[in-house]
Amino acid sequence: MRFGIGVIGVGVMGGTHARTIHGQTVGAHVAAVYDADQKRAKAIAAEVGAAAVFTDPLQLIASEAVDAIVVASPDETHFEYVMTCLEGSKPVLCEKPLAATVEQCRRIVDAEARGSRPLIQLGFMRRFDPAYSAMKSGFDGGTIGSALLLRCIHRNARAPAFFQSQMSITNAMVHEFDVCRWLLGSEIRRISVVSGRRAAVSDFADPLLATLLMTSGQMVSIEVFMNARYGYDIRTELVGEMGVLAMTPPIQLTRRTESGESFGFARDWTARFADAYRVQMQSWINSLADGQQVGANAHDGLVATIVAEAAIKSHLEGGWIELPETI
Ligand code: ISE
Repeated sequence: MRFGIGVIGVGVMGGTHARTIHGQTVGAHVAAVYDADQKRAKAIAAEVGAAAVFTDPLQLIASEAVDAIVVASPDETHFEYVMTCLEGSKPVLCEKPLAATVEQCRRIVDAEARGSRPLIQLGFMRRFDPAYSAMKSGFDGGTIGSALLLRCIHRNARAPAFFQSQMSITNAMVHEFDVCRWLLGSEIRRISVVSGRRAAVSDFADPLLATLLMTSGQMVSIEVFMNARYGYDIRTELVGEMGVLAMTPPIQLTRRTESGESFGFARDWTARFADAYRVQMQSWINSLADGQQVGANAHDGLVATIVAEAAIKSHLEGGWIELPETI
């Protein structure tokens, strides 16, 4: 069966997802798209061969041609669209965040639990990235013994124009909140976030530094720097009792010139995580067929939003914020 996918929101992420479904996966096609910008919706629909362009996202969800939905619209719209998918019993791959507030995330988790099966996958694509997957299997396989410390660097060349201070946490750092729980198989116990001198090009606190303590005792450090200028640079180092697993930028081509040897950085996350998006999409499509939920689920989305709220509180008020033992 070839699943008909409806894509809501075809900006940077939704456009990437639509192209990935169309050109890099099997078992599905883009059946319909919606975007507040109808011109953009029509252009993507033509590019990926989608038969329908909707002017109302709720009608897209209800459409018989649509078996499952990708939600990639602005953060504050996720709640309504995901709830509508649940009401119609349609599987949904939702970009992070699951919803804009903890309360909305809880309502989604509860609504999903009332149904007969899980329907939500959250777009924490790093879980599908080959380098992160290799780090996880290396660690789970015992290569470095018990974990002591996880160090994360998350740099963007330029923050999007709409970025504000809290988005460094809600939009960027949330990836690391999910990565540390998934990699270490442990929950976050407490978090502290600080900022110091602001980068000259930033009009919000940038960079940010977070320190986390996991329930299993490991420390995690996270730097998020949204205006690092030189490129998109994601690094993660897992320090264990018997060694280190380090993820450095993937080098495809090095240049050798009079000034030495160098390599380029990805311009943004769509380039760096292209493989992750492809594997994530194929895994989700496969899960539509076999009903086996993969990747981050609604509960992971709720946890990420709770941790983000605690991180913002710590940044504003200072000091450690304790996370609830059960969420
Ligand atoms: C963006 O929204 C993403 O989700 C990227 O993965 C992340 O690296 C970037 O910092 C965010 O702005």
